[in-house]
Amino acid sequence: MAYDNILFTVDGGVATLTFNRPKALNAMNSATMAELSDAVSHCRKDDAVKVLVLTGAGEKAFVAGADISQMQDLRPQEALAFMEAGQETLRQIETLPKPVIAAVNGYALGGGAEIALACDIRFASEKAVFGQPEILIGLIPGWGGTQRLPRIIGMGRAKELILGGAQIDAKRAYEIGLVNRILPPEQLMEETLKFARKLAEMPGFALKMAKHAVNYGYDLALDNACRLEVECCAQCFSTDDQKEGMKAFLEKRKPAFKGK
Ligand code: DAK
Repeated sequence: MAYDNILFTVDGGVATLTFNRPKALNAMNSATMAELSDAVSHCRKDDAVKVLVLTGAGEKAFVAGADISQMQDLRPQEALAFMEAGQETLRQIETLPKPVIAAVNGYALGGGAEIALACDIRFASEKAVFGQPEILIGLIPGWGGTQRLPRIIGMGRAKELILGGAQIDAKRAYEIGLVNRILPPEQLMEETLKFARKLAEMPGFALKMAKHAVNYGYDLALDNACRLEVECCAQCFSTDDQKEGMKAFLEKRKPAFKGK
């Protein structure tokens, strides 16, 4: 699929997907959502992709939300289709068996914040702004915000943002655990890619199992969740990388993982 609304590159195991409609602050219309979905599917299938990084083009925005101009006249049935496409795509990101990092370079509002929430890790520029302002235009979050935000920052803080519609800066986002790191704008991509490359060198199957255990264990009762963890951990013993990792440790050398 040729892309008109995103840029997509793969380099050294790291795929970088840049939302690229800077004049509309990278607002998500259905064409962009379809391209995002296609690129994430590609990342799932392509063994050369070990880690995915999402960011926004331009200086101002990661993604300033779902495209309001496209949404304003939707009938309920069309709104449902738009919402389902978004939900499915964000679930694709969340369940991608590879780490996904959001490099939030500016506004991450509404659907933009929800895309960041579906990622495993969020790095933010000092200029980043987060919020769920849907209430201010007569909506509620439709791409998982009401569910993922409380899981990440807690129920009370999530309700404050979702019901109040306020925007918060990167410092506040860091304080409440919404972002993992804050970086000067000019260092955001460099530091994100440095971290992504580090992950790309990790044993891929173990990364996949770690993400799986955290994601799928989270909503289980502790007994069942720990059982899931044990099974995921035991499966790592079927890989060459586990053998190599332990052998290298005992031989006091750096492991050479092959992703097998
Ligand atoms: N949609 C469409 N265009 C947008 C946009 C958006 N979300 N955000 C910005 N733009 C466009 C502006 O219209 C403007 O276009 P032109 O007038 O130049 O043609 C251009 O980007 C620059 O924006 P501003 O001139 O407004 O720039 P400022 O620096 O003054 O302000 C801002 C930046 C981010 C504070 C402001 O643009 C803003 O408030 N934007 C809207 C933010 C927002 O409310 N985002 C949440 C959208 S609602 C569902 C599916 C999904 C969702 C819900 C339900 N189902 C179908 C049920 C999700 C909803 C949302 O995400």
